[in-house]
Amino acid sequence: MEVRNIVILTGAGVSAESGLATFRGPDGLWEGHRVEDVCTPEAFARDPALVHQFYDARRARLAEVEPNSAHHALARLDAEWPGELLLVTQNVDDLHERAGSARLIHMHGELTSGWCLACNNRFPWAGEMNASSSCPTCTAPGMVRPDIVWFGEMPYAMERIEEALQRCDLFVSIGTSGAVYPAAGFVQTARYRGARTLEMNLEPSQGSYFFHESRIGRAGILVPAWVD
Ligand code: BV8
Repeated sequence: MEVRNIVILTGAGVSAESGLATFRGPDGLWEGHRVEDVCTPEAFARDPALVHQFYDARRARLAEVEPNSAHHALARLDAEWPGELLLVTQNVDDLHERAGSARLIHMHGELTSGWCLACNNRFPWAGEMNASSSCPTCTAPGMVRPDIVWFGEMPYAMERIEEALQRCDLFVSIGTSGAVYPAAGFVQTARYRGARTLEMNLEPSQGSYFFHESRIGRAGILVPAWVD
């Protein structure tokens, strides 16, 4: 089958070799907290300082890391691929765009973005965020939250993602455990549509069964080998 339209899904495993922790690693905990307990609107309502601390630490870490060879290979593909290509990332780091990927969607939000609950605007955010942070648009203090999709919240750009999945000939999943929906269901949508499906991951994921092909190994090795 000729491949014209590609959808690529990435997860925390793509950023692991840049030094960013994955979610469900050996302990799957962050400072003793289960990620699922910190990434929810309820957690934010209950203890905003804890949730701000979780994201402040990760936002600060961004300044210390660089894109790796997997990010750069995907950016090369984005620049050179003549057909449709959409990179959907579950990651909230900015390593794909820093490597040069342009046809990119952050379905779970971004560490470098803030969201004002008073005026509903979103805006670039660097540095710490806390209960006294003011919105740069409406100047309301204490109404800014991380622009992150938490459990129970609707991921961004789902219509655009579904359209791309319906049109794709090739679906590639890289560095994700397949633990979180709706992202974990994308492979089934693509396969049902007749697309070829390829997974690259350090270990079999929860969705490996649905892929025509699974390549086991490090993204930093497998992705450039696939792209180039
Ligand atoms: C929604 C915030 C509906 C951002 C995150 C039961 C069944 C089905 C669904 C559900 C269910 N119960 C609840 C749900 C829904 C829920 C869900 O899926 N829960 C799971 C736990 C069952 N999903 C949601 O709530 C989603 N929203 O469904 O909304 C709705 C409808 C209408 C109206 C309103 C709402 C929202 C999901 C988003 C949650 N936010 N995080 C952040 O803080 O970062 S999820 C979190 O997990 C991250 O975003 C992360 O991206 C995501 C997935 O994790 P991975 O990226 O896969 O990372 P992980 O550590 O798990 O795995 C890394 C992999 O890499 C590993 O396999 C490892 O082997 C590999 N690896 C490591 N190193 C390397 C490597 N691979 C290659 N090379 C390496 N070097």
